[in-house]
Parts: sequence; structure tokens; C-alpha cells
Amino acid sequence: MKLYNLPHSPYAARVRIQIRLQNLPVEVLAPPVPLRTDAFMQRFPLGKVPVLELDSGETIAESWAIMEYLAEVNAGNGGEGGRALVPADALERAQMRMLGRYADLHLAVNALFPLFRAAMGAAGETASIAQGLRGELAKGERLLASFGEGERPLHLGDVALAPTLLYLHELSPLVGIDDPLDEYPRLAAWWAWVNSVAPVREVLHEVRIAYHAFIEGLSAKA
Ligand SMILES: N[C@@H](CCC(=O)N[C@@H](CS)C(=O)NCC(=O)O)C(=O)O
Repeated sequence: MKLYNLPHSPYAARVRIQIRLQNLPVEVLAPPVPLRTDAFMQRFPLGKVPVLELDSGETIAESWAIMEYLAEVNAGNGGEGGRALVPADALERAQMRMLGRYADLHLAVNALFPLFRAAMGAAGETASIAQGLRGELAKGERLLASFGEGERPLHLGDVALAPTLLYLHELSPLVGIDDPLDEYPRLAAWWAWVNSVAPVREVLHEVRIAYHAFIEGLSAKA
């Protein structure tokens, strides 16, 4: 299998984390045709990265669909030495999906995208972006509290959320917030926990470096 990847993409990063955690036989490559071209759209209908290409030539887009597919076809422990990332219990699986949807439908839409637009130079109301960010982080704090105390194994929801939080750390200083998790102890403890897992920490580090290179590339062009 092949994963078409962009080094700074938080969505591709999720899948790269999973590949490493589960030790999956997936080759990570740049897209074979340039993004935002007809050729790309023809080959990959949704027009976004990441895309997983199977050995049969079928393609799967959308990071969550890719992660669930990889988890299903590697049910159990993943590749040799890998770990299961989908809980056996139905409630815990629902919580895993809630965390993933919180990352995509709440935190990204209402906090990360406005911050990205600000980073790209769009005029935006700093105070309202900061307020939106705090509101979404407060949701995450309550969501984690609703899951209860106690240790649990890492799951796909954690893998999905981690790159989003990395970007929030990178971008929140733009709106005057140096440490976005300062007032959210559960999220801060969760962040420390996921970063204690080497494949998570290593991929996040790669994304941070790639993001800085991407931004420097943009400002060199400007
Ligand atoms: N919901 C999609 C989002 C994918 C996405 O937005 N990918 C960005 C990179 S982070 C992309 O392909 N951008 C290229 C473009 O929009 O032309 C997922 O979860 O995979």
C-alpha cells in the first residue's frame, strides 16, 4: 500500500502516526501528480491529501476513513509489534469517534481554520479568534472529563487529535495565546500523555519542522 502524503499536513500526519504505531507495510510518498490539477482530481476524486492507494489500485481519501480501513484490515494488533488502536468496547469506540469528530468538526472548523487564515495574512478579529479557540478547548476539556478518570490505551481519536493540537500550539501565539492548554488541565495532561508515545512525538516533530519550512517557503515567495 502507498500513502500519498504532504509533510506538513495534520491529516496525513494522523495516518503516519498510525502506520508507525501499528508497524504497517505502507510506503509514504509525495502525491504522484500535482495537487490542484485536473489530473489529480481525476485520479483522486476528493482532491485532497492524504490518500491511501491499495495494491489493487483502489484509493481511499479522508484521513478518518483511511485510519479505520487500516485498523480493520489489520484487526487485532496491526503489523508485527504493532498495537490495536480501536477499542473492543462499543462505548469506548464511540468515545474514540467523538474525539475524532471533535478534532475535525469543532476544533478545526472553529479554532484551527481561523488561525490558519490569520497565519496566511487574512484580516481577522484577533479577539474573536482567541475567543473561538478558548470555547473549543473548553469543549475538549469537558469531553475528556466525560470519558472519566483512569488510564486507557491510545486509540484513533487520540491519533486524530494530536496533530490538530500541535498546530494550535504553533498558531495560537498569533492571537496572543502562548500556551493554548494553560487553562485546560485535562487537555494538558492528555497532550503530555500522547507526546510520551514515541511514534506520536516523532511524527509531530516532523510536522512542526515541515510546517516551518512551508511558512518560510511562502514568505520567500512573497
Ligand atoms: N478532511 C480531510 C482533509 C484533508 C486536507 O484538507 N488536506 C489538505 C492538506 S492538510 C490538502 O490536501 N490540501 C491541498 C489542497 O487543498 O489543494 C481529511 O481528513 O483527510
